Amino acid sequence: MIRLTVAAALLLSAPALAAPAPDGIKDAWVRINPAPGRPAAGYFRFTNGPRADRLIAASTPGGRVELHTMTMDGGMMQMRKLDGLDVPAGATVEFKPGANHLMIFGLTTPPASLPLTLEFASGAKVSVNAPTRSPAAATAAPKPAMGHEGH
Ligand SMILES: [Cu+2]
Repeated sequence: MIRLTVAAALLLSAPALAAPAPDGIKDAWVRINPAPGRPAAGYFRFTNGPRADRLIAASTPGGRVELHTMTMDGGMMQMRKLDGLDVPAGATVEFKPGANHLMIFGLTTPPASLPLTLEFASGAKVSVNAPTRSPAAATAAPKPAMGHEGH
């Protein structure tokens, strides 16, 4: 009974369409490819709300964004376009180097940061401003000090 009450309260307090919370996109960043004409890659993570949803698209002003994944194909890592990604209720989704990522085409002058909007099958759209990094800066980015990662 208590559990039911809590679940009902969560449903009532959740925005009708929201997948992750509107401010729920964490650690978003974009790796700029310094080679002319090559796409940038976008990374982030979020934790879904109490309803299952499906990430169906991403967008940015002035560019075109695809959802990509990496798969092993004949012993080689291959990039593949995703039509979408199912997101179970409460699941944490991470887009990161070597795994799922956003592929961002058509950026002419890489900005210092890039607004990214994730679109969900529920109709929810969640935006985040992702700082951009050059590969050198990305490589040199310090890892969190041991013992501080969980804080
Ligand atoms: Cu890709």
